[in-house]
Amino acid sequence: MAYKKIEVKSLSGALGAEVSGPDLSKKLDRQTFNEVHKALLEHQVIFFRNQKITPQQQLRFAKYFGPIHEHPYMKGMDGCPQVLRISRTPKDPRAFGNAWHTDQMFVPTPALGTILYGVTIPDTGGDTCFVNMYKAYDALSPGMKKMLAKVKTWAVGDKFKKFGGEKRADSWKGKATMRAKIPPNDLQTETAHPLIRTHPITKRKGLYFGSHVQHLYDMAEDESEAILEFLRKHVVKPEFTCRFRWTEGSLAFWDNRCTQHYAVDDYPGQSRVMHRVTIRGDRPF
Ligand SMILES: O=C(O)CCC(=O)C(=O)O
Ligand SMILES: [Fe+2]
Repeated sequence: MAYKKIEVKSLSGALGAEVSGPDLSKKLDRQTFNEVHKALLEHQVIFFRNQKITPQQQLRFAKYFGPIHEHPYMKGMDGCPQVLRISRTPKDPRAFGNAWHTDQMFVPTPALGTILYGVTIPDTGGDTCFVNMYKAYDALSPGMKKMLAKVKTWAVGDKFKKFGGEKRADSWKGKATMRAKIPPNDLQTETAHPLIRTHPITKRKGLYFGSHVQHLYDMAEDESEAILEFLRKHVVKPEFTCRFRWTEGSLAFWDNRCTQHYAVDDYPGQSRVMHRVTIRGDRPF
């Protein structure tokens, strides 16, 4: 299917494309939806510029791709709980998403994709970087692919080793902007997933891990850390990445099943506000 309703321009040789044509404040017709979906599958992350949308319009756009996945730990906007306001002012010590990760991989059915809309963008800085996890997988040797084929990761949603086991609810306590919540007791927030994931639609294999992964399942800590450290370095080779420079009204839509992303924390003294919606995914295999 060639593109008729949209224009698609690659952002790098690795992944990412800018899509122009659709006005996301309006309903999409079937053909436009199909083309946007195809662009997402082909480029793993797509970007729109100069969109003027309300949180409700962002939700409507997201729902074309599936039901909404609410963040288990972060509180949504008042009056629009399925939209998360990601905000950082000069007073906030921590930028949300400032580690290589794929969204909410700590639950049994992690988010399929994330739609992030730029509301307030710093004059300089605050870019988002992405990795193509198919490419990172393809570049491994046949021996390494074989060795990792059956390995599972153990991902957790809170009390990360990296932050000394601190609870999210505590680290966001007292912040003016973003607020954490405590998930219901019956919600599973620690999960094993395959390290090599097959995309349910493209059927391509990719590496599947991010900062939520604390160790490799059923391995000794030093074994697990040695492999993870190799993989963390391997996947972020510039050849597998792209970097998006935000402008107000830009919107990014990434496929969490085959990418990682990283919010760059390089805008001291400035503020950045985004609106974010995640789409429910299926169980990785
Ligand atoms: O703010 C960003 O650039 C990305 C934040 C993030 O990790 C997310 O929205 O999932
Ligand atoms: Fe994220």
